Amino acid sequence: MSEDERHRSDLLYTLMDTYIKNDVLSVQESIVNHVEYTIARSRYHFDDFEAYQATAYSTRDRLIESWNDTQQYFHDQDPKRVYYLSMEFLVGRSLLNALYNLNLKGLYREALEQLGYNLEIIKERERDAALGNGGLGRLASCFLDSMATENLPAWGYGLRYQYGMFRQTIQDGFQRENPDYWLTLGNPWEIERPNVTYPVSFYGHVSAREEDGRQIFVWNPAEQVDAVAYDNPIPGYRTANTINLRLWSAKPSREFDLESFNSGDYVASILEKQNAESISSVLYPDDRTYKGKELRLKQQHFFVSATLQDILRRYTAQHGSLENFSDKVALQLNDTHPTIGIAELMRLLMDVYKWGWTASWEATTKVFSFTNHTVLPEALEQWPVELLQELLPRHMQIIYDINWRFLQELRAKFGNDQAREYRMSIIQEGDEKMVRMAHLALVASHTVNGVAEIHSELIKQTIFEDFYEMYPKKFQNKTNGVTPRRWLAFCNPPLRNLINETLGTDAWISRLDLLEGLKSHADDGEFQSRWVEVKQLAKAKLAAKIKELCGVEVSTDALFDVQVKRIHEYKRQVLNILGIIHRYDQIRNMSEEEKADVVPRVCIIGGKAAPGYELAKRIIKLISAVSQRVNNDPAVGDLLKVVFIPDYNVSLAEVIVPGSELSQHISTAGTEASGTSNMKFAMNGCLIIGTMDGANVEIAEEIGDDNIFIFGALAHEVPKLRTERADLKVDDRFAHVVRLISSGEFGYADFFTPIVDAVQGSDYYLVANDFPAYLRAQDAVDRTYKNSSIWTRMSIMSVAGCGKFSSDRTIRQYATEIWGVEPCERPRPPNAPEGY
Ligand code: GL9
Repeated sequence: MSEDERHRSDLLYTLMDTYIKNDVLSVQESIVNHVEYTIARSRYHFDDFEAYQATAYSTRDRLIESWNDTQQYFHDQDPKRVYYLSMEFLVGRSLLNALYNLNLKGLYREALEQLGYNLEIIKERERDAALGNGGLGRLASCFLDSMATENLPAWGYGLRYQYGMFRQTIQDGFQRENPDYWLTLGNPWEIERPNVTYPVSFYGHVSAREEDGRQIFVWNPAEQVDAVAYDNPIPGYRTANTINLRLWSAKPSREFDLESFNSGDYVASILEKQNAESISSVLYPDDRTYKGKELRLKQQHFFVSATLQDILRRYTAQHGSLENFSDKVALQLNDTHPTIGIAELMRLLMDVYKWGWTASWEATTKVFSFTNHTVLPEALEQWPVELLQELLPRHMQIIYDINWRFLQELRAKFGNDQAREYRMSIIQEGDEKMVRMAHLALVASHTVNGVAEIHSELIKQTIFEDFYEMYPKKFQNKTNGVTPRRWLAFCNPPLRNLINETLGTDAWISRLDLLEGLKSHADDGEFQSRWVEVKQLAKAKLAAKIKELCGVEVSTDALFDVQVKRIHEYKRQVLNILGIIHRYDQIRNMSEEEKADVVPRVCIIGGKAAPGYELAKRIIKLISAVSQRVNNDPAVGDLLKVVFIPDYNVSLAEVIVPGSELSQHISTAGTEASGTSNMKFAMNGCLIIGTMDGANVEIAEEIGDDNIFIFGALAHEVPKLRTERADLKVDDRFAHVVRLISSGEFGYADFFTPIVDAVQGSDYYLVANDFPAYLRAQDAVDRTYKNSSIWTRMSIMSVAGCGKFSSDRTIRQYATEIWGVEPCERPRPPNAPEGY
């Protein structure tokens, strides 16, 4: 080091004063400074929203310190890294999560209180970051939390949509979609990196030339946009590690197209360029059906191209070359959405880094692994060859080459079997040739996993049967999990405190297996009554929310029965509403004496329908119509209330989940890959009524069969039941409730006809078949609820048995069994302040 350099380094060290101080006064100073200098309001006068913003910026400062040092540490240690590629991250709110993870919640609460602000109130001013549709996107966010907490050298990569998941309003019982322009008032949690920008190309043509006796392909694109990085720090729980979620935003290219400005039409050229931003502007809200929309393919390529350029740049900057790249990097594909990245990595290695096919293919197949999230065939993404050819001509060429080699391999293994080739080819032949993205992912990935045991078995027997025969060793299971921080410790403080007190430690928050220690208290009467008190507190909060959002007064003495999830035929909200109609019809025909015996219920339903999914929208209207009728029938009173909660999202879930006593996970067996809210509910002492589907199967196994209400056909019975449907005798009660709908009892009889037809016709999802078993299970629920001690015991056993469903466990399994990455924990700085 030269004299000058030493001087500069000493100066920087003194100026930085090591770390920001974390005491009440320093936190207050920091908040007030942000009021004045970041958001430019007056420190003498700022409202709750401005207090939220300043608090968020102040928290962000602390995250940035930890982020910088963690990244530096990863750089110095140089471990193998994993990158989680996902088109969706359903983040929700960040403020409380960050404060809790940094262990600064109490300090900020106090600092704000002295300034005259209430943290619990101002945290409500944060808008949800809803960059995802549902379970798949929320899983990605839980995984980031766990990767940070488990100290993995990991980053998430995704898209920074300007419009997140649409906001649902209910008008006259119908769903309306409203744009979610969530960035309007700024986003304190992101750091724009205008200097981290990559060009992403589209369209054009491919030319070839000889170079050193080798054929080199050159893609001459016709359109180029820039991808700009936005970094979102993701703090781990009680660790000094903070990892990164890097989201890309599209901007007009700085360099491309300059000559077009000389064409004379300056304004038209600017407007043309402005279109670039549309690429990352909107999240597709179509839950697993993508109808070949060009913009979506553009989004996918934009996302993976920027991501891979960034990863390759980082690697070469540190290592001087791409040597050993595939030993030091793992890339996880969250569903098929980022699968075009396989062709993009091949292109970059061959055309830019000038590797040959063999070396490029070897590296590509070593880094990629792929998660499948559904067995529904309509979700398997396919792109018309014609579209791919036009948008990404070089990629299409590479995909053909991959397929040609794959088909050779197939022949070598199975001989000349045309039917098999036809089924397995990456290219689907037919009137319109299609590229099957799942096949590309299966061929190029070293591992493919399902998301619950039953699902991982099913994909081997159904959609991926041929591939399982060809590559049996590639197939794995990784049962989903959820972060116990957001979904228990932070969203349910009374339950957290009770558990802490009972176990004498809060270590369970990052070692969820320890909840098992609650089992020995399950029969303790005093503990049970405290458990009930905790649930009542959460129910009161939920009741207040229902009043606020639906205008309906509900009694907290009633059983709170909940089904919240995307509206989909396979999830069978229809089974739920038919059951509710049956209950309603029974109650209104009861004598007063009989009524005295009824367990009062509040039935809570919520969820969004994809804007183009007509039948799902009709189901929402049916639920609303039934609730109108039931809630206003004096013969029913408090014995039954039905509410549809509008705009179900992460923040609402944080209130709904703790306040629920029974939750419904009642998909036709074999259709729900895993489900993750089932885990969240069980973790909060809510009992489950469910089918033997997805993770319900493993939840039953963990908490014990007698602590869950299981009913309905089993997955292996479903195919046969479907063919026999027409000959089965329909249950009278079923016929009756369906008749009530079609006869206009709830109005809109014609509008509901497609729902009635669906369950009376082919009844693909076996609603009629499972109806009697469902009613029996609901009877068992009522009977059990009457015995508070048994019910409470089941509730305690649910929580005690939930250890497996922490996403920490899931992530550790991915790390060791798929990625081959190890923890890289940054040591706590020696004299770091509290919370560091
Ligand atoms: C889903 C499955 O349907 C769920 O069963 C599963 O729990 C999650 C996470 O693995 O993935 N697949 C899928 O496409 N969605 C899921 O929830 N849909 C949405 O995210 C809307």
